[in-house]
Amino acid sequence: MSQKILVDHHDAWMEITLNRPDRLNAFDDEMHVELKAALSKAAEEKVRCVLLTGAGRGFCAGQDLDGRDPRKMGGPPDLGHTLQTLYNPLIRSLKVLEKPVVCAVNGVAAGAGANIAFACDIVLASEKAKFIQAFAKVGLVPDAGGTWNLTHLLGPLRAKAWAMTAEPIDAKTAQEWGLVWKVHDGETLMQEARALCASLANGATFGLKNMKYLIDQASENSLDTHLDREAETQRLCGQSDDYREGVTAFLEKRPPTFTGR
Ligand code: T3D
Repeated sequence: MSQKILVDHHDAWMEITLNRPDRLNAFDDEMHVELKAALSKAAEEKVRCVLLTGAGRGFCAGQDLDGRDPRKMGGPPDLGHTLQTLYNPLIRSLKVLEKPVVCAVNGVAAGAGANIAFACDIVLASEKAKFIQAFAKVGLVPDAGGTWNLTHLLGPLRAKAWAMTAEPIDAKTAQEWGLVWKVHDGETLMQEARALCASLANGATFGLKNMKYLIDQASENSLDTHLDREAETQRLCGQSDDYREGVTAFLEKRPPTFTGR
């Protein structure tokens, strides 16, 4: 049986590759099931960073439209069910993973494929990558968190114009818009992404997971509420082994060895 998701274990971090290159890694149900299993493994404590990327020339072309051929279906599909059972749990699982998720967008990211990338914590892109909110071309709305994420990341005017026109944007534009952290040469993208993951996996994981949580919650809270959340979280960080090690290492003028606890 072909594996639609590849998993590689590195020291303290995990690389997950969407693996349907002949379909530009478009999602079918089996790929969802395999990715869910991979992300359960990624939740284990020994994994301290996750890298998500795609095989071949694309990152992900969203939903596999071969499985949505109206000429072969008895009636309209229930896409709400697909979202509730497959895409929404995927986006939620990326958000609740208590470690950084890095996405290396190696090529085109379209439809849900683009919005899965934007649900990750750090997005790197190849200079060959392009991003497309392809939904308007097939009469749908941006999903996989798209209408929420784009509004928060871009503001409503740009989010609407991009979604309604379905115009492709290149990696540099995505970076200028704040959707991508860094753009790398296509040849060096994976090397850079792996180096970043190795570095994050050796980082203060307890602090990083709390950073992820606080920043993701920020837009939901008032400043007043959020100041309290920061104080509560910093209290916990101050009690962590990583804080003790970080400060001790600084004072002893040596590199820290974080355990993630
Ligand atoms: O349905 C639900 O469950 C609801 C959820 C929806 C979420 C969504 O993601 S809806 C949006 C679905 N995605 C799209 O509409 C994108 C469709 N693809 C494209 O527009 C283009 O393929 C790209 C712009 C992404 C890339 O264009 P290009 O010219 O670089 O490549 P290509 O030649 O179009 O594609 C290469 C092959 O991949 C080709 O197959 P072939 O001709 O070589 O046998 C193409 O058919 C296949 N492919 C690309 N995208 C999909 C796909 N096959 C099935 N589904 C796809 N989404």
